[in-house]
Amino acid sequence: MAATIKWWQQAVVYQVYLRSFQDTNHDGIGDLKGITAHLDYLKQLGIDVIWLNPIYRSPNDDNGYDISDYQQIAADFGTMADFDELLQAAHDRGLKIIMDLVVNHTSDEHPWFKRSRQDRTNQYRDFYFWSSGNGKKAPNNWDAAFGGSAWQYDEQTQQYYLHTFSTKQPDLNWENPTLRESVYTMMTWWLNKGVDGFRMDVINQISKLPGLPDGPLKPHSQFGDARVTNGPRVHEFLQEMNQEVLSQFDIMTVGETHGVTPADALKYAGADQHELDMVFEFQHLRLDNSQHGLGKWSTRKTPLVALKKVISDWQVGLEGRAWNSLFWNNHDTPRAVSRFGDDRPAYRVRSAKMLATCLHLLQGTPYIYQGEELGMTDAHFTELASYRDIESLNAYRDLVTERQLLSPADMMARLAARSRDNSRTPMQWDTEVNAGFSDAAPWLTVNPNYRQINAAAALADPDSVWYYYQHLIQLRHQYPLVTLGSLELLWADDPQVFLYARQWEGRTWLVCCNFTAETLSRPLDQYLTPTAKCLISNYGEQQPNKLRPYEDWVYQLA
Ligand code: TEU
Ligand code: CA
Repeated sequence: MAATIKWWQQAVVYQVYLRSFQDTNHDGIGDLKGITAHLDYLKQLGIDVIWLNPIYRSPNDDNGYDISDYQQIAADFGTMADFDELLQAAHDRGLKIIMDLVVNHTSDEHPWFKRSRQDRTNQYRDFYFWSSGNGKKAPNNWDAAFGGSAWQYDEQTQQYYLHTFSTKQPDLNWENPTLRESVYTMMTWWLNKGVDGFRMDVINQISKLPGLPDGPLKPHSQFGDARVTNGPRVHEFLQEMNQEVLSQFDIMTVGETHGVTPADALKYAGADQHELDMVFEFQHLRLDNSQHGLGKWSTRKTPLVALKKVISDWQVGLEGRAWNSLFWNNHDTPRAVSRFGDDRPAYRVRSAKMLATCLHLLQGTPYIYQGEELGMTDAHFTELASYRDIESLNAYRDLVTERQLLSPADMMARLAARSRDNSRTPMQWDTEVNAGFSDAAPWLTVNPNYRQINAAAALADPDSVWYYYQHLIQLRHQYPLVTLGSLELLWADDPQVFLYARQWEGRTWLVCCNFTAETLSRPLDQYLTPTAKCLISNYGEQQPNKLRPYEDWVYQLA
């Protein structure tokens, strides 16, 4: 790793899904003033950077990922003055803020698209992808991530437009240099306001294959794959973005890049590539996918051996050449403790701490998703009417109502396990009405376990998940080994224990995590010599050669 550590290499990022964080104006929707009100909570936790999901004007077809004005704050969330106040208050506390950059697509209510669809010859026409298709047939067989064809026929000019997400999210045509310049101008405007970087939404999808050819048919589907990732010009575009914008500021960038490998990441986030600082890869979040072509709609558990291999491949694959992002969950996934740990009351706290240890002692920049520091759990909704997410509702309609591939009960179990709404239930602050999130009806149901799981209880309990996260963050800030050390995976084939070593300048840390509810016997005394020093653990004294349910510990061996 380069001699000088970049600030974002020692940083811990906290993701705020604003809509569900804190309501301050009694409309049941989180807002910018709600974040400002909790900056001291975040500072006390020890995080360095806040990643804000989109806060821009939007019709909310996809909860803000359909932007109709990149330089206006969504009315639901407050005003630009509220944002300026938040940014200043964060900076006053030494906290940074990165924004969510969504430039693979806009809303169909964006002025660019409204002009583009007016006629076939205006200057905005090829800000987007338009095609006559083949009569009634769409121009190609791509499907949209939220169901149906990726092409929508538009009567006004009698052509189809491409939307790889919802019909209200038309894809931007990055082949058009004027479009690219318009994006760079907008980015520069936010950076000149003082924001500290960007998380870039599906950024490896901005370069489409020339001619937009059919994709290979997907199982159970008449569609081919629209997720054209890592297209032919993606690196050219990102290097241009870096040269025109990013390189002129001391900022942090992370690209959301579904479908990349460690080798791809060396291009997107290589220290010498002049593109991005790091990427979100999702290989570790696909290991529990359906094995019958239903993608994420599955109730399977993640096999630990496969998980360890993916994580180790990324750690070793990027070491010294690029930088990892580290995360168990975000606003698109189930919650970590329910998916990878055990959210039954007897095991929730221990397994939440164990997952935190496993992730935060790896090399890379860790991302904490709001509520993860409390051990918040999935929603466990039992009624379809409880769901709000377009992806979940469209999937139910597609797989149950339209194609009868799944029974209602089966799909409800899969929604409960994988819906994005699991991570979007309101932040649980205290035992007041609606968990202190809002005194109005929240836009999404509050998890009823807020009476036991909430920030106020956590701050009052020295043994809470919250203080455990605070301790892990302190270790990262205090010991360069966490940032700079190499990683060696041990016991790679052990299906129950995740054991790895971190080494740096002759110092070795051993990280041990029991991923099961069982008490295990393992020959650990070979490592835990009398001079070994325990740095953190989720139980008290270790028992020789024993690992209790979800037990974790970190020892400094030398
Ligand atoms: O997500 C990209 C994406 O592919 C997701 O739709 C993901 O595949 C899915 O949620 C897995 O269940 C980004 C944003 O994070 C997501 O919230 C947006 O819906 C999407 O892009 C479109 O902007
Ligand atoms: Ca509000």
